[in-house]
Amino acid sequence: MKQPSNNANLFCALRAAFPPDLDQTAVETTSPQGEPLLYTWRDLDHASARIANLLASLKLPAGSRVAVQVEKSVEAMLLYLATLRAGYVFLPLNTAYQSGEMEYFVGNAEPAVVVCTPGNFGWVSKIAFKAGTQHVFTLGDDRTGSLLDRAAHQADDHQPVDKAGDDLAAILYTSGTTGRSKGAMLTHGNLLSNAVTLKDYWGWTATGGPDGRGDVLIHELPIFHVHGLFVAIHAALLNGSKMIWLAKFDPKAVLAAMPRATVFMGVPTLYVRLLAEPGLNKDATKNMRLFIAGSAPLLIETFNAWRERTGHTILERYGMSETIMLTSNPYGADARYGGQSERRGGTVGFPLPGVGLRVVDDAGKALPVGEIGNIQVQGPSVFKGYWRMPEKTKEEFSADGWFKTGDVGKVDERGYVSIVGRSKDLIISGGYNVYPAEIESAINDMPDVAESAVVGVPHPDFGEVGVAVVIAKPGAKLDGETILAQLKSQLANFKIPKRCFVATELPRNTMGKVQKNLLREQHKGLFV
Ligand code: MLC
Ligand code: AMP
Repeated sequence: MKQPSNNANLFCALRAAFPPDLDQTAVETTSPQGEPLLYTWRDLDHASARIANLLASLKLPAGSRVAVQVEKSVEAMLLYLATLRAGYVFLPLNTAYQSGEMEYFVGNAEPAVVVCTPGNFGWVSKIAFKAGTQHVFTLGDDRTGSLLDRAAHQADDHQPVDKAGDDLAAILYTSGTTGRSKGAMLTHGNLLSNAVTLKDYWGWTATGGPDGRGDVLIHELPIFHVHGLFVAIHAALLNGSKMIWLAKFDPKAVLAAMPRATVFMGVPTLYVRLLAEPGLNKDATKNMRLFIAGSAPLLIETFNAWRERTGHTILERYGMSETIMLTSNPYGADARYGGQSERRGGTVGFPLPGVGLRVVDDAGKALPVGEIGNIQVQGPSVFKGYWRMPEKTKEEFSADGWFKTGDVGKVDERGYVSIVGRSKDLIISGGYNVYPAEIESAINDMPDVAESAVVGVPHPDFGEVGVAVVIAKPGAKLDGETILAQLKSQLANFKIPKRCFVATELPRNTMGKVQKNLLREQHKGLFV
C-alpha cells in the first residue's frame, strides 16, 4: 500500500504503525465454538482491504454513513477499519437496541449501508429500506453473512481514500445533556489526535513485555462505544500491539489472559466483577503494566480494594462520546503538573495534553480552584457537532467556543479534576447511558399512566441503576411488574428500570417541578 504523505485518513496512521513483520499475530481470539483463532497483521490489512473494495464498488455518495448493529467479532472491527479506509462514516449501534430504537437511528442518520446480524435481517432490513438505505448486508459473529461472502470476491489491496482532518469518520449516538439521542460527529482529526495523545500519555511500548513484543491489550469491551471502539482499539493498533480479543466480558477469561497481556481497560463494573474472583491476586496480575478505568465513576472502595489485592493502582480517566478522552491520571511524572505521578482515587486526573478544561458557574463565569461547577472543555478531540442539529450544537457550546459537558466537578490546587455529579439528567449503569426522559416517555405512553419519574440509585454491580415511580390515571389500576414487562418489549434491556413502584403522587417543588433528589433519597438503599 502506497502511503500518501498528506492523507489525514485515520486508517493511514493506524496502518503505518503495523509492525514490519506482517506475519506476526495481531489478534488472538476464539470462535463462538471455542476454537482458537489467530489473525496476523497481514490478515487485518487484506481483510479490511476486501471490505473497503466492496464498499467502494457500491459507488456511494461522499459522506455516506455505514450503520452497523452486529455482535462483537474481529470482522466487526475490520468493518470499522474498512469504512475508514473507504472514506465513509462509521455508525456503530448497540446490539441491545430494539426495533423502535433502530427505526429512530436509521431514520435520523439515513445510512447508505446497514450491516446487521443474519438473525435480525428480517426486521432490520425492513426499517433500513423504509428509510431509503440501498444496501443491507449481514455479518455473523462466526464469519457468516453476505458482507464477507461479497467481500471475498474483492482484491486484497486498497488505497485509503484521501481525507482531510476535518472530514467525518464516525457518528456516535448519545443522549447528550437533553432531548432525544443525537449523533455526535467525530472527524478523522478528532480520533487520531486523541489516539496519539493517549499512546504517549499512557506509555504504550512496542518492546519488552511478556513476549518481548511490547504491550498486549486484553480487549473485552463492546465495540459500539468510544471506550471499546476508539480508546482501546486505536491505542493497540497505533502501537502495533497484539490484542487478546474476548467477544464478551468474562472475568475468568480476563484472568486467564493476564499472564500473556500488559494492559486492561474497563468500566468500573468490570473491576467489581473481577474483584469477586478468588483468583485475582498479585501473582495473577504480575505481567500486567496498566489497568485503566473510565466511562462511569470508579468508587474509592474499588480503587483501594484493587490496590490491596493486586498491588496495581488503577488509572482512572474521563471522557465522552462528544470529546473522546479529556482527562487522565498520570502514568508517569507529568512535567506540566510539577512532575506529579500519583494516581489519585476519586479523581480523573489532569486534562490531557492539548485539552483545555475549566469550571464555571451557571452564568458561565470561571470559578476559583476547589469550587464546584460546570465542566467545559476545548481541544483537538472535541467533536464537530450533532448530526443535522445545528441549533442544538450551538446551545451546547459557550459563546467563546467551549463545549458544555453536562458534568459537574472541580479542580484542586494540585491540578487534579474530580467529577462530583451531572447537571444532565442521566443515569450511567454499568457504563451504559440511560436517559430518564426516554424511559419516562415510554411509560407515560401506556394507557393507564398519568405520569412517571425515573431516577438513578446506587447499585453494587452496575454502580447506578434506574428505578421508576409511576402514577396511575384516576380510577386506573397499575402494576409495576407489568409496566416493566411492557418496557422490555420496547427498549434495550440495559435501559429497563430494575424496580418500578406505583405511587399516588410525585414530590414537587413550589414551581411544580418533580423533585428527583427526594425520590433518589427515598430509594437509595434499595440495592446496597
Ligand atoms: C446488562 N444488564 C444491565 C447492564 N448490562 N443492566 C443495567 N446496566 C447495564 N450496563 C442487564 C441486562 O439487561 C440483563 O437483564 C442482565 O443484565 C444480563 O445481561 P447481559 O448482557 O448478560 O449482561 P452482562 O454481559 O453481564 O453485561 C454487563 C456488562 C455490560 C457490564 C459487561 O453492561 C458492558 O459491557 N458494559 C460496558 C459498557 C461500555 O462499554 N461503556 C462505554 C461507554 S463509552 P435481564 O433482566 O434482561 O436479564 C463512554 C465514554 C467513556 O462512556 O468515557 O468511556
Ligand atoms: P457517553 O455519553 O456514553 O460518552 O458518556 C459520557 C459520560 O460518562 C460523561 O459525560 C461522564 O458523565 C461519564 N464519565 C466518563 N468517564 C467518567 C469517570 N471516570 N468518572 C465519572 N464519570 C465519567
